[in-house]
Amino acid sequence: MSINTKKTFVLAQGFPNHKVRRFQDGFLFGTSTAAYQVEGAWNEDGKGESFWDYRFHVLINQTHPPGDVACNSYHYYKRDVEMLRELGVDVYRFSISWPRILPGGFRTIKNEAGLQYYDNLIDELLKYNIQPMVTMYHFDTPMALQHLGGWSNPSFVDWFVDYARVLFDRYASKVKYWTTLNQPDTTCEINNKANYVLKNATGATDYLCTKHVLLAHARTYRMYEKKYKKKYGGSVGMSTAVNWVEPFTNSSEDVEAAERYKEFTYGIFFDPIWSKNGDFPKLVKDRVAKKSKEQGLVRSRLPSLSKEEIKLIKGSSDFLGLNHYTTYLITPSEIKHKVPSFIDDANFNKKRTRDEWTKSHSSWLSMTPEGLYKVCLLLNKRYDYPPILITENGWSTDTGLQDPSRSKYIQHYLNSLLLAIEEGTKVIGYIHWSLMDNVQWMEGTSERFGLYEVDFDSPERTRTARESSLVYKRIIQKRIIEEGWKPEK
Ligand code: PNW
Repeated sequence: MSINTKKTFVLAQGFPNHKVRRFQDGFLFGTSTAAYQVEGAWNEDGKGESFWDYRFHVLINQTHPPGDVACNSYHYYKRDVEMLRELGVDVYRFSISWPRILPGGFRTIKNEAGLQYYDNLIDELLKYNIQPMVTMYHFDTPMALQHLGGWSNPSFVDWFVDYARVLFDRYASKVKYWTTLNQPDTTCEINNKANYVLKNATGATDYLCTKHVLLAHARTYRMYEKKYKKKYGGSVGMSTAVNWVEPFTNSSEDVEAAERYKEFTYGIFFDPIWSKNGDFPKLVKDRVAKKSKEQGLVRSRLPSLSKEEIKLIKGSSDFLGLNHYTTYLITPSEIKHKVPSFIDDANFNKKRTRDEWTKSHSSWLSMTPEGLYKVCLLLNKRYDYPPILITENGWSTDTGLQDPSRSKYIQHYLNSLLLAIEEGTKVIGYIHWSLMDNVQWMEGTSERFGLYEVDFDSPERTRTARESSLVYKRIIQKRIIEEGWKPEK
């Protein structure tokens, strides 16, 4: 039977030939979390304030925001590792809280208790043969640096590299997988209404941030390459959000809007690193330059990259970290946005979905597994088969231990990934978001992404396995997907 589904990937057709297809030896299975979303202990043992602490306490003025305690992993990390052992994963992706280690942001004052916490977590993982994978930055900028403009300040690049060096010096002998940043598009707020950074000049600070993120990432990569790689042999990448997009209709307006979406949200980060010539995509450069001129500016709001910068950034990743969740249908923007702004430049609206798509507990997330296959093929074509690591992929539900929709999501997305592998995609591994329910930023704890449920009313934040954790465990054990497999009651 032919299993070539290049053009005809239809979910309803099920799992062609699934019994003979398995994940290759050495393929890494894992789960993912992030510091602010799970650690809690927001002001304990010398930790500094992060932007997210400030955001909830000061900007929103909440008395006990959920992130103050979150899953209390700062105190219960051993339970987290126990769950990882139950699942049988190869790797655990977690992030380090910059202000827990450098309370004021700069490397002048180090917080030994914070450094020790991550040593303890890493050692506990290694004790059970689980590879730690560290995300250096998952949105929680030290507030001291946010007050100085955060990512829009060019000096932030130096500050980040200084911080990265503290991490390498301390942990490089034990940690082999590193990502510099999680989701630069979210960090720079170019593709997200959630306002992750404080900002006052739309259409300018977001592009400054974009450039600085790329420089911080590339300089960190080069530092590892030069000083640590020979000795420790690890790999360094970045995690970028790439959802699949399709034009809502085949009208030229929708088709062009979908193109703009791709260039402005992932091309802008991938081209400089992965394309042959480096630099930002032409469409983005041209459009922002044209609009800037129309707006009476003497130079483009998109900063240029010098020859040296292009060279520095090009090739600065050992793997392409992919956070993939869903598919969006794109039209041009239907409302008039502030001018200038990223969204006015990019001009798309991404919130449309089809009625027949299964919906999650998050407004932006529906079940469209073929999107993962299509994203892989697009990246193969555009960047000549880069090594891909799925650093996030996950599904939200309400509370409750029975979560058939999550089991189905995992099975179908992994099946889609297997099909992409058959087409030649190089995939290093798959890391599920998330190990357990956690703080979904502005949504608090209302959207549950966990393989384990967390009881946010109990002091120890009791974790209980959901049904889907057994489905995932079985896949990890067998290295194949058995459609519809369910644990016995
Ligand atoms: C990720 N989208 O963000 C983050 O990395 C996690 O911290 C977060 O908990 C997880 O998704 C689930 O929400 C995303 O619009 C933000 O497609 C936006 C999108 C996807 C992921």
